[in-house]
Amino acid sequence: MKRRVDNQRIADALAEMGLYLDAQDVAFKPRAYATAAQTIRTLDRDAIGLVRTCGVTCLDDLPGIGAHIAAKIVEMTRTGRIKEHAAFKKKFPFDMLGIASIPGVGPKTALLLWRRLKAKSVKDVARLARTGKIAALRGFGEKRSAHLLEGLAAREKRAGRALLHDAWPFAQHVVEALRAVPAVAQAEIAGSLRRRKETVGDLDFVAASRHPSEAAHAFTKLPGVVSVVEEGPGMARVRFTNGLGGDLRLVEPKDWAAGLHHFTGSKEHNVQLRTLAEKKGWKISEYGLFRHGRRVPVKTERDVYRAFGMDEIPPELRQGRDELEAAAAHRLPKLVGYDDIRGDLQVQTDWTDGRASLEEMARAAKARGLSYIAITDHTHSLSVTHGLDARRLAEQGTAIDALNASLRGFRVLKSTECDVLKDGSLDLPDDALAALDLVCISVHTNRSMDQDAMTERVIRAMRHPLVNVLFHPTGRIVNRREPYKLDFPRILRAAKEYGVALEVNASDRLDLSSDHVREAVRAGAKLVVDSDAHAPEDLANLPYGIAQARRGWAAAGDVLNTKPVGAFLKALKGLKKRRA
Ligand code: DGT
Ligand code: CA
Ligand code: CA
Ligand code: ZN
Repeated sequence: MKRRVDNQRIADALAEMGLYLDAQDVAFKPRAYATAAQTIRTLDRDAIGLVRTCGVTCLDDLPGIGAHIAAKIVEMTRTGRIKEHAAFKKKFPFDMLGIASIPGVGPKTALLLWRRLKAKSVKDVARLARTGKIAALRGFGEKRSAHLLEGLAAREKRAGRALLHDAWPFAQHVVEALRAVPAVAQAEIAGSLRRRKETVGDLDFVAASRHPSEAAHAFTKLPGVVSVVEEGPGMARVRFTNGLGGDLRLVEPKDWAAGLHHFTGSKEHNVQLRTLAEKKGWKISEYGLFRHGRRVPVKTERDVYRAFGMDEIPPELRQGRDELEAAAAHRLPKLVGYDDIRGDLQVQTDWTDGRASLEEMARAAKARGLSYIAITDHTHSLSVTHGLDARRLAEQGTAIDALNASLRGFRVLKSTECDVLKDGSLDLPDDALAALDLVCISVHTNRSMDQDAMTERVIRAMRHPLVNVLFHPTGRIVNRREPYKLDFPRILRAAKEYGVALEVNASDRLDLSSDHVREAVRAGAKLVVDSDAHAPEDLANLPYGIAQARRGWAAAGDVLNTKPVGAFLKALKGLKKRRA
């Protein structure tokens, strides 16, 4: 049976086109296809409908879609396929999209596995890895094959969960549309998305309404909905254009706070609160809070917690751990706020693998309300990114001086994402590092070292007297790459001893994870939250990093780049001095 053309199928075809082109070393185009695929995947309207109303013009207007790819999309909505894509499929008859999405496998490796071992599907790859056939391939080996199997297992575990970065903007459109429905008095995102979990299983919404059937029905007609799974008077369940499920729960306006609280979860948090209530002879559910059978009026979630003698627990902390205890003892931290970050410390430019100039990145950051950024282009051992050597880094420094002279109320800091080499030494000479405002380091190569060797390597780099920040400390990428093996408590001790701040990377790495943030905060290590932007629009990722810092109980004082630039630099230097 042929699946109907929908956004997901178009996005898959575009993404696979990009991978085929990439495998054949075509320049630029792969990235354009990948970007377009992502745009269509997270689009809040049906692409077919869009083509019907205004054809190529509307598609062309979407971010990341040019005229060439717009024409391909129109072709697919009209004929059910993209000719060029079909030709690739004929020439390379294997599941490029699936195989290249296995962590540790890119399009070139997928092509190689098909050519050498006739691997056509993800299943084939798994079988070949398990039977040692991949390890025996030249240039592969045991380690890489084992890594691939780990990646496959991780992928299975996470199947169907969407990344926060994709789910959040989509759900914003939905909730705005929902608020505009006349029968809806109030609406909010709920579930794991409201708690800003790094991945979500579906999109949950709560709405207050006096006309629940009408409201539920209107939900099923919103622009991003492709099909209706279930519709009842108090609820509706749909599937969206981005492939995710959507749940709407309706409550009466007087039950708004209790309903919002209930459907925000987590389930574990709710169970703990309900147990507390039962011990007192109270009851709490989506229908309200009852003391010995009598309704306690609660207008806001704050009132819900206050009834228990607790401070309000922000959704990010509702994880079913020790947050209720802390709230009762008035010991919750004042979490770092979404507007608290003043500077972004990981920004790449077109000097390496970024897509915009120094000035474009600076102006984009300023437009977003930041007052400083650090330019952290890669260093030369990462040759795929055209990393900078000492000479080019010095040239960039001169360019930054000139730029700073022309900017008002904004400062561009000279920095680097200096590669940590296999032995823990740094990829740039000391005099090059000494000329920078701050030095940031990260591991990108030789990721499969054993735990002791990796920990030693990272700590050796942290011990370098000029190093200020360790970027994406564990190397993981959400849904794609497992962290490398690291003795994290030792890294924390080193961070404190050598005065090195740890990054909470806001891209799809989300590294540190919220659990690691919590450990870091407990240990008294300092953090920075960065977007890891490679283009102006990536700066929009910062809130996802802040969310993970919040989930790890971080206060503004734990995050150094909440300070204005002068105080920030002083605090960084202060970490080092404490040691001397
Ligand atoms: P997810 O969808 O796996 O990312 O995680 P959640 O937390 O969004 O879970 P979901 O969508 O099953 O449920 C949404 C919220 O509904 C959940 O956070 C708490 C609330 N809830 C209340 N009672 C229950 C219950 O008995 N079971 C579940 N699963 N959720 C409940
Ligand atoms: Ca959910
Ligand atoms: Ca749900
Ligand atoms: Zn990096």
